Amino acid sequence: MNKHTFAVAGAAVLACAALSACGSMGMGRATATANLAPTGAINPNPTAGKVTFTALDHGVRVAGEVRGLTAGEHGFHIHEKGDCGDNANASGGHFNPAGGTHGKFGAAGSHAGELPSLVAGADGVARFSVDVHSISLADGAANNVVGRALVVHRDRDDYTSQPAGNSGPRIACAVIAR
Ligand SMILES: [Cu+2]
Ligand SMILES: [Zn+2]
Repeated sequence: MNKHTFAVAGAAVLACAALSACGSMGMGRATATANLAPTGAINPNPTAGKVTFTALDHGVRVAGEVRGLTAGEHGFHIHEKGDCGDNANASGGHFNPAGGTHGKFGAAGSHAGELPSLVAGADGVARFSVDVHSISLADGAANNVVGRALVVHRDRDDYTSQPAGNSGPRIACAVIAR
């Protein structure tokens, strides 16, 4: 380590101690990724994407891009089981460690696994970055999403129908992995 890198590292450690916020400063903060692959639920199916999960002091930032979509809204959720088999039906229902009911992202009492719906433009691409306070990346936490599935649906989520918003077939799926 040369003098310069030592000075930079030292400054980061001091700032970290001063703010008690090392987790938000890029030092040891947890991350995970989900590489969305098309299922056989529709044919042809060009849906694919990449999503990153970054631990915040409270919650997780979920950001990325999904392409190959039809224009408009598509249901988007974290599902309970990390299994994309059987056209992602093996991923089970929405991640729901607190015993909620299906609803809109951020609504009181909704599933922890609700995410804002994807909105694709005419180019078929949806880009997003959202801070999700209902989930974590912490080992042993009841709301840890590592090892669970991220699922894109063909249709829009009505945020009302139980148990999953009537958003149709599961067209892309990934297991969230470190
Ligand atoms: Cu879903
Ligand atoms: Zn739900």
